[in-house]
Amino acid sequence: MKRRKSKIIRNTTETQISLSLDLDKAEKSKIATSLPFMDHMLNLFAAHAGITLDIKAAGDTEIDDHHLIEDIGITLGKALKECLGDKKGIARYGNFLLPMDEALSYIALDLSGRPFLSYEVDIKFQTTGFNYDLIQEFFYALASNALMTLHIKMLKGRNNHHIAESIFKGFGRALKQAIAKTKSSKVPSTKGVL
Ligand SMILES: [Mn+2]
Repeated sequence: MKRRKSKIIRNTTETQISLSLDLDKAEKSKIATSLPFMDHMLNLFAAHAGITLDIKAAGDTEIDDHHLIEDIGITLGKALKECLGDKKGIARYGNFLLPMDEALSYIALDLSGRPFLSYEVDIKFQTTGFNYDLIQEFFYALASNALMTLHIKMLKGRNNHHIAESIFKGFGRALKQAIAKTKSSKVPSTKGVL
């Protein structure tokens, strides 16, 4: 299998994103999205997925963080799809139950070629600081562009930061399983195509 890496530059009137993804190298990621909370989450995700993710991003955050977070999700999804190519010789499925102190989230995914997101997360609205509602927008954009079936279910949690960490780390661990190389050189589907 050849090295699975991709670089995508995506510029719109709303956001400017440069993203490099390497699924076969687990080095320290360089993430600078201009949103420190997203940098923290994406660093956790990449470390737990065992991948290298470099992102330089900026956007119209004077409005709010919506465009930038959604567009990072779009770009990461496209890069992931490009890295996976024909999906020969990978595990395809992954799932992880991840505790972060009192928070507990379950993530299940299938690199199915079909976009789907189920997001059941009971996160409290807060009027200041990071808008946690945007995490759903991020994963919707990611699943839609990676063509991935993704279930995210929060089982327990009280603190928003902990809940978010349980989701991003759990997603990383589940993705690590799904992109893992197997001994087979075939597409992991009875259809022959994913
Ligand atoms: Mn933290």
